[in-house]
Amino acid sequence: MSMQPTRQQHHDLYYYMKLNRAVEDTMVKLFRQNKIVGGLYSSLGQEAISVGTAYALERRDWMAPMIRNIGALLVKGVPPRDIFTQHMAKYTSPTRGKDGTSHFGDLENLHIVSPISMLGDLIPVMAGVAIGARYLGQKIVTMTWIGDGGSSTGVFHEGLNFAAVQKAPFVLILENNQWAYSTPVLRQAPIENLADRAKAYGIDSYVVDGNDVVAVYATAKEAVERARAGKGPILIEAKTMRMLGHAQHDPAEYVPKEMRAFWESRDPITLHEELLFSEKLLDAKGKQEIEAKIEALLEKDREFAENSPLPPPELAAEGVYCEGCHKIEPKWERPVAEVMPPKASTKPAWPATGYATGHGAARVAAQFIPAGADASGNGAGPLVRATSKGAALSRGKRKPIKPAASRRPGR
Ligand SMILES: Cc1ncc(C[n+]2csc(CCOP(=O)(O)OP(=O)(O)O)c2C)c(N)n1
Ligand SMILES: [Mg+2]
Repeated sequence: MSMQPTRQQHHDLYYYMKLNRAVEDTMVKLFRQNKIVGGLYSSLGQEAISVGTAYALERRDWMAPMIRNIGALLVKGVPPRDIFTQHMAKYTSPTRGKDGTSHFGDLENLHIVSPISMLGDLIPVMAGVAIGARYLGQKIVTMTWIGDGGSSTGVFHEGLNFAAVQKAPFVLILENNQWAYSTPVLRQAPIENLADRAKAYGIDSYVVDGNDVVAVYATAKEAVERARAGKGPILIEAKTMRMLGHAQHDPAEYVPKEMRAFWESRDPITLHEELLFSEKLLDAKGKQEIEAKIEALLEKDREFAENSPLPPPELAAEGVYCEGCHKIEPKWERPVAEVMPPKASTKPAWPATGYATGHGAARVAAQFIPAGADASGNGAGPLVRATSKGAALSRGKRKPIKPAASRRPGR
């Protein structure tokens, strides 16, 4: 299967990146007018990652965005008006004005899990959504995003290990934007590629240019299809740059000017636009049409948000505790009998296999097998426990072992 986008897909990728940037530009203006209630974060320069990765998902798939993934929300089908009303804490927002940033989701239709502010916590959650859906017979993939800083949290590692051992159909996008607040990435982890963290969990990973939307999309598409085929989770590190401060309050004076200039020359929207023009997939007229469409949509949605009321005061006391507010029913996509006794495949205990060879046991076993013993360990005495396979594997590599008090003499 070719992962290269069609003409329509190229246009979509371009449209959503431009929409992502325009939505955030509009919110910066609203913020300066004091109309945004909470903090305002920016994904300037990172649009290709949110857009290219979410575009690789199908409608049935699930995702959980973080604060810099407004592009992913747009691709999944969230209208800009929801993003505006949410940030302005309006009564018309998805959370009815109870939140001033991006803590909202849509479990029912768009399959979006709300962001969790504690960095990394979405990883085990989305691994859980993936294995839950697999149990129900759904052929879905789940995706979430994490930063370079977030990849140092304990739950990143716990979650990825859990996903790996469960072979969850889960794709994790690591947005390496070089900074976590004012901490540069080399102070975060002493490794060149954060994707290498996948090795510790025995899963595959990719490193991709996060400012090249086509590369991001092609990589994500391949990862999503591999995860869907049951090959387990995949980590994608997308290298990019956070072009503004951590949030609106941060002028980011700690970022070297040359560094910013380097990445400015690699703006993801400009790069894709150049490609579209040079490949004759877009011309000046087409570009103008896209820009006009975005402008009209955002004007309408911004006006809707600005004209929406704030929530009534009584709302503060409502919906604090769930009193039957949501009814989530499992959506079985296979016969329930398949997972119930007597058909259930789950055994009461996991059989321990490969204990003599797995996890390097062969090497350990080799040290305990005296040279006089045969391949099956016969003649080695009661201390030796090696299967014939284990012993055979270790043959030839065996070294004479010095007698030690706690060990049987080798010779
Ligand atoms: C577990 C946890 N620790 C600390 C924070 C506070 N915090 C919020 S964002 C952030 C920096 C994150 O950097 P990075 O993961 O690189 O993401 P970026 O902001 O660059 O997108 C920190 C420390 C948090 N939200 N959760
Ligand atoms: Mg970062």
